[in-house]
Amino acid sequence: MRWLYSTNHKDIGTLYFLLGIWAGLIATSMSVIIRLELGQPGTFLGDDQIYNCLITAHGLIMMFFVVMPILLSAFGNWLLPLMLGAPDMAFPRINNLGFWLLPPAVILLVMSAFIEKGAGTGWTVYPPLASNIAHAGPSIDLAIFSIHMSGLSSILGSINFITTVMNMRYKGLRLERVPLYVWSVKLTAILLLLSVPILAGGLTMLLTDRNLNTSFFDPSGGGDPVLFQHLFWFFGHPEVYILILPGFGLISHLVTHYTAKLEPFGSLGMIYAMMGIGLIGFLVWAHHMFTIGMDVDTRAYFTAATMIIAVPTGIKIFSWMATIHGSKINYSAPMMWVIGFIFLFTVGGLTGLVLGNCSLDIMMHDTYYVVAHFHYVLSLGAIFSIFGGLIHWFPLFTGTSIHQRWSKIHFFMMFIGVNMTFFPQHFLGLSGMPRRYSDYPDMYMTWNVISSLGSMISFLSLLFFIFLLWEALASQRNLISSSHLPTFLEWQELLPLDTHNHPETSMITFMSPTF
Ligand code: HAS
Ligand code: CU
Repeated sequence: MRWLYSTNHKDIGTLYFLLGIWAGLIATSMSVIIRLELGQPGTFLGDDQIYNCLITAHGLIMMFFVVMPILLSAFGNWLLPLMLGAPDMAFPRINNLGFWLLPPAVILLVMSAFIEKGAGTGWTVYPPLASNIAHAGPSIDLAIFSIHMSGLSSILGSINFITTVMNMRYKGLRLERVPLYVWSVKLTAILLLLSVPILAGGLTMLLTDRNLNTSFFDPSGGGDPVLFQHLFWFFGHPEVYILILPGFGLISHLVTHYTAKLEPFGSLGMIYAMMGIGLIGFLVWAHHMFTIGMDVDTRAYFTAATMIIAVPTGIKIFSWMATIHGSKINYSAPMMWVIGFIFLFTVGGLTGLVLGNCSLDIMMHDTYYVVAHFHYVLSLGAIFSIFGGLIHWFPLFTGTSIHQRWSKIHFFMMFIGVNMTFFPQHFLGLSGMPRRYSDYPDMYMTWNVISSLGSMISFLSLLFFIFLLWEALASQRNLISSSHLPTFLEWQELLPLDTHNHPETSMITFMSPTF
């Protein structure tokens, strides 16, 4: 009952962690099956619809039930009230509801795979493939309900985060002094609030097309399938920044902590950079649809708008590098994830810019180059920031710590695994291998085999990480620092008086894992 009825932000944060890690295991298992299928030419599963269902569920679960719950909701619930000096979130009961909408949502999604022939559309659920002729039966409907519920959960969570940041800061904490993770969560919440309803609208229209005989997306009734793509990507592009902005926030804290700086370089600039990314993120959606046959001016506009995002993102990257500059780096495990993040996210960002050029994207759309791009920013970006943050704040969350040296071994295994998996996919894409197919001609074999081997290494590293979690909890390493976690008030008493008036300095102290 404690967990079911909990209105405590830390408990709810922990619940989000558990759900996210559990969903992560499911979605990772799916990815292993995908890579097994692609580990040799010819068939492994023996059924292409099963393959299509796996890639769909893998994508949807990773986005909505792994990265968002962990990076935004779990870390957000745990850290936001602490960083703001608030007793809890603004609406604790909404917080509880927001979490408990997710388990039924993920169950609906898994059910959709087991009923009839499953949802084999890819996470983008484009009609006409997702309409009721190509996908008869209830699978797609269940998947849509699942996304509706997780969207509702996101909206409730966003209202809560925004209200908490606006109204529950401790006295005198001005917005420009608010720590960067808090800013990232606030901006992410605004992005969610503005984009999820568009997705919900598009999906509802798809639902009525499928079940109530409307024809929003059916040309034979005067509709247009491209309308769905616009609605989807008007949500979909902001969504990718929803996935990464909280990661940016965590990285800013870690980079400052492990370089022993008092504050991140260009903190205010980073706030404006995140605002810029959020704003421009709403103006570039059609770079996912360059191949629909749009006119040349529209292509030029969306290419230009997409390029501009490199500027605020560059501000983030260079500010982190400036924070590191001139410091004595503490090469702890979280810092390794941070350095990995900065480098590999940049690689993914640059291939994103390549794709943003319409003339190139016409060639590379729906090839493995796109798959390589988004795994560099997600698997090697968002997921790296999760690991860094989790290891860093593990003492706060649990009172014990993850084994430092083994944690570094885990980092190197994962680093090798994911790079081996995704770097060759650039080559596959450039030589024309399309995404979302379960088979390929022999000429693509070499890089596919290497990619599949890489995914086995990542999988082993995940098993190792589960062992590390068990080992940490079982050993109950009694850190001097984590044996007693001061409350916020106790912590204020501990600080010399003048830092009270210096929220910035005190916030940095407060960010340390022992708090
Ligand atoms: Fe992306 C597709 C473009 C960032 C995620 N992206 C996807 C998909 C996902 C995804 C999931 O324009 C696939 C969706 C699907 O299923 O179809 N993406 C960009 C651009 C950026 C970008 C321009 N993406 C992200 C992030 C994601 C993410 C972040 C999640 C975490 N993406 C695209 C495009 C497609 C796409 C096309 C569609 C492709 C297709 O055909 O389907 C930017 O935000 C990246 C900015 C970051 C950097 C690196 C750091 C900046 C520095 C400053 C200096 C750099 C300069 C540039 C001056 C740029 C260091 C120099 C330029 C050179 C090329 C060398
Ligand atoms: Cu995009």
